[in-house]
Amino acid sequence: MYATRDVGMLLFGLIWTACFVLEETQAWGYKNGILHNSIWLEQAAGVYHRESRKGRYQLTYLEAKAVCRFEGGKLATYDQLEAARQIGFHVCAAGWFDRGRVGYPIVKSGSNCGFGKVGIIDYGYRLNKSERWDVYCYNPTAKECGGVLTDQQRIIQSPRYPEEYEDEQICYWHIRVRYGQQIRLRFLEFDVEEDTGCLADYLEIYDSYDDISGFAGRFCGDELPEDLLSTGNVMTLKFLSDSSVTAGGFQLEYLAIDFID
Ligand SMILES: *[C@@H]1O[C@H](CO)[C@@H](O)[C@H](O)[C@H]1NC(C)=O
Ligand SMILES: [Ca+2]
Repeated sequence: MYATRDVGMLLFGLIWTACFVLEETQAWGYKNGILHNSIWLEQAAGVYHRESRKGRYQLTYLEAKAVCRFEGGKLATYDQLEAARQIGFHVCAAGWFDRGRVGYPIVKSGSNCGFGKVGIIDYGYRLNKSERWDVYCYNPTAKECGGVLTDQQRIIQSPRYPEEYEDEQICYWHIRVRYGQQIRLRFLEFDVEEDTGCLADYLEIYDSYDDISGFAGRFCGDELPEDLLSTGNVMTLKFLSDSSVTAGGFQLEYLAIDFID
């Protein structure tokens, strides 16, 4: 038989747990009931979505294959895409996958995504391989650079820094500090191949847990970008270099600060 006090403790424990879970999920961004964190999911399942550097739906089947190979991977199979979907991989964009099939993984359908269904929205094997879509690649050992950072303070450097970075590099850094804190980025060194529009090499910063929302800037050249302050406790950095011309690279520091109201 429970004494009243024990029931009270139990209730307290349950409420505490519920609050904790709620706080954590908010930190990780449940949007429309979907855990929306592409980076984690990509790392978990080895499956990721890419579009052409020119934008959405620009890749023929051959080009799609080349994009995956470029990053050391290959086209994802239906089963790999489905395995990723089962742990929450959700992308609302049709892409090529293995053997000329096109589709996309949906965890929860939205008004303009999924036609009210969940699962792999499958456009089938395409007869016309010149059609243009995005692509789903598979590479369980990708991501040599970047990572999930949870320290209160840390230096982030381009790969091989202070040597020049290499061609064909893609890195994601996902910074997550304590709930209720903000992240301040301060650039220490910056030298990335310069071109107008930063289409060749660039560092992109997102005030968000992924590289889909919260775009805060794209940087290249050798001018030191200004400090940046996140609105929440997560931030994403993406560094990409193309297949020619490198530069000195970059070094920056992030610092977690308690939210000032
Ligand atoms: C194949 O698709 C491309 C791109 O959508 C289109 O331009 C072309 O006419 C199509 N070819 C055939 C035979 O339908
Ligand atoms: Ca370059």
